[in-house]
Amino acid sequence: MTGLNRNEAARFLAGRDNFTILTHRRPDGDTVGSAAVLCRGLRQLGKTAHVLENPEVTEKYAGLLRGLTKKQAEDTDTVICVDVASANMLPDAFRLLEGKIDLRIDHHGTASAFTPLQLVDPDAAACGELVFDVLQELGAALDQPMANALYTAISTDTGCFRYANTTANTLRTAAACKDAGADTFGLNQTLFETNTLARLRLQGWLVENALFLADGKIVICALPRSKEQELGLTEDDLENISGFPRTIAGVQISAMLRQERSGRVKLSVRAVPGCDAAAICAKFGGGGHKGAAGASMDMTMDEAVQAVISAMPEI
Ligand SMILES: [Mn+2]
Repeated sequence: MTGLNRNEAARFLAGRDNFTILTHRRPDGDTVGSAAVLCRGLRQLGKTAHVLENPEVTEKYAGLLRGLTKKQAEDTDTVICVDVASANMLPDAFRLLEGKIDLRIDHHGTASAFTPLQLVDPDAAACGELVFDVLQELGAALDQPMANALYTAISTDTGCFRYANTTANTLRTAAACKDAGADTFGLNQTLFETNTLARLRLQGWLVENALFLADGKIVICALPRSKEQELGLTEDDLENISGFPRTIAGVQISAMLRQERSGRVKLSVRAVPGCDAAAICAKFGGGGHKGAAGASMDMTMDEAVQAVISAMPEI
């Protein structure tokens, strides 16, 4: 594996054509937005580029990819994945492309390399920032659809620029989006100022059923699949729900446990600066960032809760 800087990644893209861009499973605003911006930027430079259709993309982000997707990766010379921390973050349908990905553009520091080339900067708050830097190196200019996609990528990964990962570069990138005509107000309304009733009811249930430890500095929320079904929650309703318990006053570390269809328990940990979410998740084979990390646990919900309690640091 060779690590590239932004300039080297740009030169690599300039020398290639017929691109297929891959997003990750449970696609979020960063992976979809990054893919859309990269695809549009490459097309602007006269290249052929598509985003491979990811069946898990929800209604919330599907519009960003309109006119950009294709169903098959045939006739592809160059495969790029964006915001994909590891090969097992690829949707099942993409797994057969695993050995064929040429370049990974990503900002997950704990990830292990799985492509021959990678541009990875864990200091970037969102993968979208890296894509924007590379496109600037290539001389591509943001148009309005690109600006909306890029703003979606960077705003969603920073909780609308509130999380500790937000840097001056994130804000400069946001300013570039605004200069290029991004509908920041409309996007903020949709992404951050709108809740479904199902989501608000879930938040109420989580507060009532949360387990508080260390004088309220740690909170653990175990959400059974039956409760998700009872409340009629969609994936869009559940997006970033793991960040919610962290917003309770005094909480420094929050853990959210959800039951996956496979029976495994998905752990999501959020932590304030000074605490390390990735270190907790690493105990279960997971990873991520200091502020936000995840793991997949092969145990029952009760066992998982006990294991997470034991994995919490003294604070
Ligand atoms: Mn991301």
